[in-house]
Amino acid sequence: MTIDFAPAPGWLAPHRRVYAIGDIHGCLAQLQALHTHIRADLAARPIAEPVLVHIGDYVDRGPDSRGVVALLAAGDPVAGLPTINLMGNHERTMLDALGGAGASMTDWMISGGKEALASWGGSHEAPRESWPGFIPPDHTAWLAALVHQHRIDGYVFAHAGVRPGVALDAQVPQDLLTIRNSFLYSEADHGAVIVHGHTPRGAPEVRHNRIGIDTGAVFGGELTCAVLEGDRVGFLQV
Ligand SMILES: [Mn+2]
Repeated sequence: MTIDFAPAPGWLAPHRRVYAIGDIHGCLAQLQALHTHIRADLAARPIAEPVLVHIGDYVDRGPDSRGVVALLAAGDPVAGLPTINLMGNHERTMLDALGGAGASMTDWMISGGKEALASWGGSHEAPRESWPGFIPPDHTAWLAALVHQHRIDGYVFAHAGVRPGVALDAQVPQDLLTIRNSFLYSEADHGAVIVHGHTPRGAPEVRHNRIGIDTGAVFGGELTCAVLEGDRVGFLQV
């Protein structure tokens, strides 16, 4: 798969390349296909310090949340490629629901949690206190350990975006996981170019202060991987 590169709003050191994958939502087959394209790109164009970033929202709505979590929690999904896994708002809601928060249980069920629970062999019709028992402890632990943001050179990776006017090291999880319009329509310089998902669009968005990579795979769109290197950006999509 040929990557068409264009000028990027941010920068990476010359020996680095970042592959950043958007919202997956249980679309395991598309994720595996993207990993295969990344493997091929690395073989064709080796680089000293490649990094793989998953932008969050692994679970809910799609057919195989369990398969996606199992693949990523096992580590090293692309052999030898260091991987950063961010938390999405759907992981936060799932964890809160499994922790017994009643409002979150309802939120989870109406935001695709029924399909997620079913992928682990559970049912939303089973007593709510039984739900945590369907999820293997190593999956729950992996979800709970996900990070909210990660910086590499001129880029910050965060699931939804950042709150304009707030320093990057002072951002709160609620904004990093859920912010939409006040971030998406901001012209502010955030101190880094923000690479984010969360708000699906028909195509990747490259703006002067952000790169949006949620192309709605679970809604019939493509799963997108931004390829960042030097001062340019390209995309792999399946
Ligand atoms: Mn999201």
